[in-house]
Amino acid sequence: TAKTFLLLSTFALLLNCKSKAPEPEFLLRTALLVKEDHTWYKAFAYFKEILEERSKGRIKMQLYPSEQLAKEIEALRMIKAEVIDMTTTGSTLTNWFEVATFCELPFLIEDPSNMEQYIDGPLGRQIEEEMIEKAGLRAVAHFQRGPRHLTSNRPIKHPDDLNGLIIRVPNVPSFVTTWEALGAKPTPMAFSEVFTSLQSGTIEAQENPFAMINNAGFAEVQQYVNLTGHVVSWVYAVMGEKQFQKMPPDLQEIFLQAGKDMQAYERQLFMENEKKVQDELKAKGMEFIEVDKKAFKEKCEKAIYESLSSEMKKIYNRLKDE
Ligand code: CS2
Repeated sequence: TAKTFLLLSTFALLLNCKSKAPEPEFLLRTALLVKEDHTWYKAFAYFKEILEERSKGRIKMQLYPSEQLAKEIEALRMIKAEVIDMTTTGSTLTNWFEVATFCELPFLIEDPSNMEQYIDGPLGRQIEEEMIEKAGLRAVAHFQRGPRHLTSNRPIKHPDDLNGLIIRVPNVPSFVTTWEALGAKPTPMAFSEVFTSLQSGTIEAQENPFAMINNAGFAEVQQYVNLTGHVVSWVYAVMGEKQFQKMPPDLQEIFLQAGKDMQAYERQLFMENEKKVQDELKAKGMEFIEVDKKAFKEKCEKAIYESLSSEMKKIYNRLKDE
């Protein structure tokens, strides 16, 4: 009868839908700061691919580049509130717990090849523990970054050349301390606002690693890369801890393993990319300026140390001796 037919076809339709697109059990929304051609985005695209495949569609990811979904600070709040699930972050977490400052403390780590020793050692462990406790975030991978350099429209070879230069810094207290001590005017601002602020002249300078300078298109609005190399740092790919705890153990395992694989993948991309981006910046007309690094370091070191709590001073001294 017609009724049976209708019933059967509805059933078939339902079955069909089900086999085609199973509803994911977990939809992970990720806010990224960088654009699609940065190694962090590419790493996350890889993470998404392996995660969806290995979980057989039980986990799905959505990636939003260029702070489209949220600026870094907002993303951290939204993850905690379980509105979104993942992002990349590092020293900005100092706003939640102080030891995060060491992810990006100016003139502390000078040789990037030493970085892993900090990340995998007692410092990294403390950061990861406090990240869970105080910010509700779980580190699932860490990404290396090249040293941060200052970009500007006049060459800066020595701190004396700064002379009140208005420089954008991320929302990280130690960056404000550093650039104030050096004689500039630091202005904390979200990353996605930097390009237009440089263009309009609200700010005159910014500082970031080569890959980020290139990715954000700063060559269009900045002429010089002053090779200050003032920060050697890393960031974490993070997941909301509450969201992570809601996953069953089998998915947690897949998730953490995929995180490790993403880290190795990014590492490879980073190594291949670091030289290439410098050539690209030069090809876009940026001029690289050698600076008196020692003068920079000496002018701000004391102020940085003094801004730390007594507990952090102990860690600082321990790291210096290592
Ligand atoms: C970025 C950030 O905003 C920026 O300039 O380079 O990744 C910055 O390093 C962070 O705020 C880290 O938490």
